[in-house]
Amino acid sequence: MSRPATTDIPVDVDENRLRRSAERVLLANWTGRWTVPSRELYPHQWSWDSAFIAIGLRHLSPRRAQQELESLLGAQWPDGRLPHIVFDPRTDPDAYFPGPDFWRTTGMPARTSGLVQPPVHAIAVWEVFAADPALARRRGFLARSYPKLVRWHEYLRVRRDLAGHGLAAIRHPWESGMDNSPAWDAPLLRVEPVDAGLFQRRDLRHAAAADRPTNVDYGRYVRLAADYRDSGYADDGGADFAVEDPMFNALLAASEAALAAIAGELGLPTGRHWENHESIRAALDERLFSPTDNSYLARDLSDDRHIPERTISGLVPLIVGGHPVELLETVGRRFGVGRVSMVPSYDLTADGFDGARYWRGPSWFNTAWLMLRGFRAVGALRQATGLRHSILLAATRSGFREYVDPYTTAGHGSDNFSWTAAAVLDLLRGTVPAPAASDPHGVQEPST
Ligand code: 2M8
Repeated sequence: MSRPATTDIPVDVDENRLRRSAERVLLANWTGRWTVPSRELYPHQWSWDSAFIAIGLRHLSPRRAQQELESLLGAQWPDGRLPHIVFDPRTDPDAYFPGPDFWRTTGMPARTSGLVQPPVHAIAVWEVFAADPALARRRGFLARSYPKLVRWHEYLRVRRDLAGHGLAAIRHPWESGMDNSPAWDAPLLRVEPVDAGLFQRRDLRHAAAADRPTNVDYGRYVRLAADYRDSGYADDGGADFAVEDPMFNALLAASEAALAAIAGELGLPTGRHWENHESIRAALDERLFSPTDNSYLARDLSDDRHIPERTISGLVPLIVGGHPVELLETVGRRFGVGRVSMVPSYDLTADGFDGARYWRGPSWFNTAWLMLRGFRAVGALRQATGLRHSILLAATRSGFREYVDPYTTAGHGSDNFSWTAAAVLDLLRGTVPAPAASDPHGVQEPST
């Protein structure tokens, strides 16, 4: 690696100032019932954004954090799915593409998309409860959320277990949260793109074309979404795109543990959630860990083979304790942790690495926050402390941008981005473990 290591430059973070700025971002993006990811690029409610946002917002307003999650849970479909976008009826339907008309989901409790996003919600509900248990009890927050979360997880564990091996499959790159990841390139080649002349992208009005997915990629996203819609959002037929993703399933396993905590608090049996937690963890190891790559890899269900791309998704299973020695080795060798800003979304040494384009290399704040949790979960406290500083620094330097270039920390995408502010607030207000004298999982980093 010949580029300069930005994290070596000593820059102080003024934590009080940063906290006030993060609070301002969350206040400005609050719509009265939930928080938009960003005012211009994403003017509706996004599913996993809301979960991350609530975890930050609980430090500012536990009541709003509860409302944020309740709004999303209120849009649950009868089959249990939590939609990836809940459209704001007060917003111009053409402000985002594909907008409410595209999905044809009339008859649902709200106008929504028909896809899902990674299941961070039970974790968020539990952590929001913990911020003010008395308020949550008065409002019946857990009692109302729990049955919805159970049905959401059931939808994923049963209806989305397309291969029958105990993991949830995603049907569209948007469902991974890492839309333009290089891991989806090969499966997407099977999809005939819709001609770019037949739809009107809105994202390019607010973001640089060089940062966003190409028109051909968008054509494929539109084709997949339209086919799924035209099937009536059926999960039993064949699918052009069906992939088991490590981050999605690690979050489902971690969320089952959170459901156990919620059930315990409500005085309900917890056993089935622990069983689900364990069985998803076992399936993750069995189906997605690759010892030759020292990483978890996504599995393409069209040929039941691993997709040979190391992305940050393959590292997130650290949050459920997955293969710490191997993953920490990969984190240092392939992702430059401690030498670049936060954690890149894609292997720095891969040919296709691109530090600016959506999920093809840049460092994102929500996944960095997950990695920080992963480091703590496996006792890698030196990495956790370094990453905390790196996240705060990147937010300060970039002005709460959506994501940054790992080498330069240059900000890209939207500014005043909600989950960026939420992650910062959580780190500033959360308990930070002291660095250990010796890190049991410490790895020798290569000297390149
Ligand atoms: C991005 O995804 C949307 C589609 O859902 C888009 O590109 O238009 C992703 O970064 C996704 O993870 C995120 O939830 C969403 C809103 O922040 O934006």
